[in-house]
Amino acid sequence: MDDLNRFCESIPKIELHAHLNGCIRSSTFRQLLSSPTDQMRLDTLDKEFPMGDTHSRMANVFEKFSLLRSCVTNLDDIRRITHETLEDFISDNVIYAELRTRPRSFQNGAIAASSYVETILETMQEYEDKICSRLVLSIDRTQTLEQAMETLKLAEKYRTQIVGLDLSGDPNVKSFERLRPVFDLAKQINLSTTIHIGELPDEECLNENNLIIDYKPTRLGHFNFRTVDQEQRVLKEQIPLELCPTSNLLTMNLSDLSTHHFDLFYKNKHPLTICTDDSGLMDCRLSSEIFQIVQTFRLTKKELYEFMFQTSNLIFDKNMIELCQTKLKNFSEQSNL
Ligand code: 6MZ
Repeated sequence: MDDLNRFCESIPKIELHAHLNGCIRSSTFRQLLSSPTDQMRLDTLDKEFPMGDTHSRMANVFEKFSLLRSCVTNLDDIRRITHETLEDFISDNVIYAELRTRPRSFQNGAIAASSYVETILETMQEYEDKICSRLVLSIDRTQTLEQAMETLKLAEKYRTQIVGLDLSGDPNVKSFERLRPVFDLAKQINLSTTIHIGELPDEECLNENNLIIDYKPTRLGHFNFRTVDQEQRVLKEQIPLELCPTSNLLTMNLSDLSTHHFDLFYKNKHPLTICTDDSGLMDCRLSSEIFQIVQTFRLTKKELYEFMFQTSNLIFDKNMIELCQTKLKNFSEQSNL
């Protein structure tokens, strides 16, 4: 077991679904929360979390996100979060990471959203020799079409380092239909897209799944809840899935991964990637997410290597595929796989 765990730690890894602010270290989160009332609120949320059902746990996580948003108030904060996130991924042998974030302005617009994006890009650049990181811009489900359009414009402006557009945020808000024009434009300019789909178990969520599958984004996030027909369509159309074990256990209200949909899609040789989602808030690492999957579904080391190799084909920055594959091949030779 220890040997397999070590193998999961040492294999070069690819992270394709990580929300930048969700990666914040818990110690940093507490430091940034300046008021005692906010700190007490965080304590209460931490205490209440294990007791809730799926919907109340999700509400709990989203209240933490808004608390987090209120305490990240300037460019130094976001520089620090980016820096620590990259350090944490490097220490876990992540070689390529796509971080996603919703651009925001500070101080009532005095610091523009473009400065927020530039600060993250500059920090990523500083680490380029240790980890290849790329940015995906997130549109939040609550945003207006105009705000979403601004995000698309930012993505166009920094096209070399920004490799895609994401739709995320509270899954109770169904807004893909309203925001679809922005995603259509993204397709027109060949910008890759990834959309959160089927995170919660309700009828509205299932209805929205159809619209998202019709659009056919480059990748889909989660896909926890789906009809048989939706499952068949995603399989047939080979739309890659980003699976996040710890986060999925939370939204699916499961105590272990034995019934997780990884099994079904893996057996069908579907394009898949395993990711962390919010490594800080959910207290997880990519290597342990992978280890849980490998252990539950009894993958061999060789199978894990092959799995990671197919994941490299799913990265948005196609120029980096070869580099990732070379690093994986070198690892395989050294490990005598
Ligand atoms: C949907 C999520 C999420 O953008 O401020 N986010 N959206 N489902 C999830 N599953 C648990 N986890 C995180 O990162 C934090 C934001 O990412 C989205 C939420 O909108 C959250 O506020 P950024 O860097």
